[in-house]
Amino acid sequence: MTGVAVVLTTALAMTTATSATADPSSTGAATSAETALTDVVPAPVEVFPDAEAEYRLTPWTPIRTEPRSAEAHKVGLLLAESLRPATGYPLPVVPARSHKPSGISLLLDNVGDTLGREGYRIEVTDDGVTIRANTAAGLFAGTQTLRQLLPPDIEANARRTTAWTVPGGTIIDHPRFAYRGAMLDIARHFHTPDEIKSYIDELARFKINHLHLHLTDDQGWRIEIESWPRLTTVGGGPGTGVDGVGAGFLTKEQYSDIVAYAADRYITVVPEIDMPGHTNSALSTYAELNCDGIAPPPRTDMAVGYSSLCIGKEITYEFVEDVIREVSELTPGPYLHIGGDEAHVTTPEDYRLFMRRVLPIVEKYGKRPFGWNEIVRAEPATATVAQYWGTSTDNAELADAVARGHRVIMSPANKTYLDMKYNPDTPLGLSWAGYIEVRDSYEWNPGDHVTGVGEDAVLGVEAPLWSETLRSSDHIEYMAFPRLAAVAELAWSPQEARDWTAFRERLGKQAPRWEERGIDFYRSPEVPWQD
Ligand code: NGO
Repeated sequence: MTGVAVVLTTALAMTTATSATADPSSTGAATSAETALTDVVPAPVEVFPDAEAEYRLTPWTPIRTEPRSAEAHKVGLLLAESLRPATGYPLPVVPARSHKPSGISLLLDNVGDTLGREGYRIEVTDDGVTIRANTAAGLFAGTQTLRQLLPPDIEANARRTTAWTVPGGTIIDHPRFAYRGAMLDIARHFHTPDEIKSYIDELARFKINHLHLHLTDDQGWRIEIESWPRLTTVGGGPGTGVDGVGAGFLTKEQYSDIVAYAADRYITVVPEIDMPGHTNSALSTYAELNCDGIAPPPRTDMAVGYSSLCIGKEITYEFVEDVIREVSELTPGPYLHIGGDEAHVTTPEDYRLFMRRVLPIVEKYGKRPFGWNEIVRAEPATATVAQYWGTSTDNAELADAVARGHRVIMSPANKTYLDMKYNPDTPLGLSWAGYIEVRDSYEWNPGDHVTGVGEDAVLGVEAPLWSETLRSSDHIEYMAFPRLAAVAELAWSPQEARDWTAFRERLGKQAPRWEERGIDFYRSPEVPWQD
């Protein structure tokens, strides 16, 4: 490990695990709830605490879900799974017989247009916790809030005798942006399916609903393509990745399994095949993709902007179509990202020609194209989503694209890039876009950050995590947390509900939860971390 602090399960965790049969609600030995209704990250739209009420889970608490809804039942099962280890309670998931709340109820109800598809309403009384939503996605978001309302001990993976108290009151909540994303680069260093799933677990807690996987780059190709098999056996094989230590790839089966795992948590996978630049891995594997027919050597350094598919050769488009077809077939989500960044050795004319041939291929396979913001130079159809990664608050090209009708994902590198160091002493990461402390990642407004790109043009916010320097889950966690929680709040919470002073307090209360789960987060001096 590169000097990053490893967070160990606290001694407290050991001392509180006592008799396996003791019920805290009857012994009175339990500690009281340390959590307030106002502690949730991302901040909910409206919170009405009721100091008179609180609900305490017991060994007899059921999780009642909307009758005849398989989806609501599935959300109930996931909730039960997350609460059983620490409570040791059975928490059976049963159909709700009436809408009279007792225990934990997850009900599909008409809660109004304002709450939309992902909003929810949660009411906590002495009798129970009732979550109501228009859809199961809303119920899932509500269950993530409920997990944060329980004491931090709920994160333990073995039984505790804590009083499992939920503070009383009502929360009414819905997201600001439809797209709330995180990107993981598995090309520079491969990250295993288990590591990706762990990241998905953490994203879901903060109501992130898209995982963008950067699957290919100069240093490696990480997704199996049957019609071009050497892409992974060679391009993802031994010796690939930065410094030659990032080998590995996802088989189609593994990729599909990740997509399904994410979908169960209401997260849509957005696959990225970067082109025409960032393609050295493919070019060095298949000589025929090069204009001169000669394969360049594989690269394991961190340089960017030196590779390009051969724009004038027909085989380029056969290759691109095969890849897009196979990846689209595996991807139920609506988006396919085709990169388009840093094509420094492709002429502007060639870039345009290339994109104008490739964008219709994406659409042919039923996907909505995504690209890094350079893609607007090809003047694509307005359905193409531009992901802004610049560091400036002025970008005429992007503003023009918005005026033509494009939607934008905001990922300004100096605010949302989780691979940027926190400060000069951060042992991991890069610093080309500057140092990004937690406050820097929090204090900006995606709805007016770039001139000419207003709230309505913003589809959402995404925090990319590039992995040139990251080899393990510990590394991912140290760079992502706590900044990912800050970006998640930007994407979910209304601008008026956001305030750094309040956020740092709420964020500080995440510390015991992360510690309990062994998340190796950065203890920023800007945040009052709770023990
Ligand atoms: C840039 C570059 C990536 C790097 C990353 C590192 C974009 C869109 N292209 O972002 O290839 O990995 O910076 O921070």
